[in-house]
Amino acid sequence: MPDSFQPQPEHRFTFGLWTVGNPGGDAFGQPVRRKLSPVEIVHLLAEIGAYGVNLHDNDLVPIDATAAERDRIVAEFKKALQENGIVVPMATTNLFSDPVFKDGAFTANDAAVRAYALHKTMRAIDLGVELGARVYVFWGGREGSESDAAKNPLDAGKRFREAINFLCEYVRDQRYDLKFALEAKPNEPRGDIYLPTTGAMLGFIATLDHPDMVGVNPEMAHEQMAGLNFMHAVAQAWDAGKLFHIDLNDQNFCRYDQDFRFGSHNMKQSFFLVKFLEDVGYAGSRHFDAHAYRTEDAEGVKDFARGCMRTYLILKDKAARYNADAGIQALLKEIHAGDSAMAQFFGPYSSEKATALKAHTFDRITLGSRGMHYERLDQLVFDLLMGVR
Ligand code: GCO
Ligand code: MN
Ligand code: MN
Repeated sequence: MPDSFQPQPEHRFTFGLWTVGNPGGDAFGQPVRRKLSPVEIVHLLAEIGAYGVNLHDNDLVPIDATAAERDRIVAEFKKALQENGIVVPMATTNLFSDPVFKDGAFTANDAAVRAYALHKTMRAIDLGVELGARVYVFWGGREGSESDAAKNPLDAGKRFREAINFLCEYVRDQRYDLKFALEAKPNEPRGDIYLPTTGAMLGFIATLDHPDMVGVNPEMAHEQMAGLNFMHAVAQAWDAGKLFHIDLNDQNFCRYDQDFRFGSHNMKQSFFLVKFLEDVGYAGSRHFDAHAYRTEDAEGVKDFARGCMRTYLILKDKAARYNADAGIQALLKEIHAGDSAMAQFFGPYSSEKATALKAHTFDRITLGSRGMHYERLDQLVFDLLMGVR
């Protein structure tokens, strides 16, 4: 019996070819699942009710494919997309797997590698646009170092800036309708990756030639690897008008890159994230950049992918309940009860306002002794999430 948590196209749920296609190999062990072809993945995504598929250039076209092979592969893929009603909202470049990128791509010390990275990315942008992508992600997994003797972070920053500026000009030159989204990660696969957090990316974007074309693609697990509150990073990106895309997954804090099913580990953080996205009306893709546990077979991969979407929809329902919950809303009202008396002191500056504020007498002792009821509020959230409310 289908319940109300069935994915629909309007939910904008997407998966990367590399996510449901992940065969389960890790640094210590072999793959445990058969590698699915891109066409098989499109069928799988249609079967489970996803909206779209994202890809790196080489998830679809091997790095050494001839022009004729490329065209044949792309034509087959497009046919599968059309037949299955699956779209490609986002594309990106693999600038990390091939040995040529062992010292990074846009920040590599070897100028020929930096030039090759631009060459490869322009071709990959062409491919993404051909498939209909409107967002192009830059995740610089190898843009970092193990030893600061090897690379100067100022040089690296300058090189990265020049590369993004060059590629923005390329997109404008081609008249592509495409925005860039920069994805931060603190480490893995490099010892340290430059611009390690979403906040760092936001600061960097302001230094670009076309900052309007460039936003961020925050990833939940990446901020959690650094022990940060993901929703806060997303809120800052939203406030800056820069939330162009989002990578949803989960993991234990301060661990290796775990890429768990969305909501599988930090239920409460996932809830507040979904509530944030739904409350502000984020209209972009909800991209699950995660993969099934290594213990799973082909059926388990579907369980994983269905679980990501189902969890999102359950948390979306909980967010609506939170907003409609009389007890929670009454408590919030009580918390903000004194706000109207203070409204006169906020908003745009005026010297009259400053004078009045300086002259105002505050009952500091009473203010400091007020209980905020956050314990009660947070327990209500817990009760709501556990389904006892
Ligand atoms: C990772 C990253 C990648 C990127 C992807 C798209 O930790 O491996 O999250 O999955 O999101 O390369 O740019
Ligand atoms: Mn990741
Ligand atoms: Mn990611």
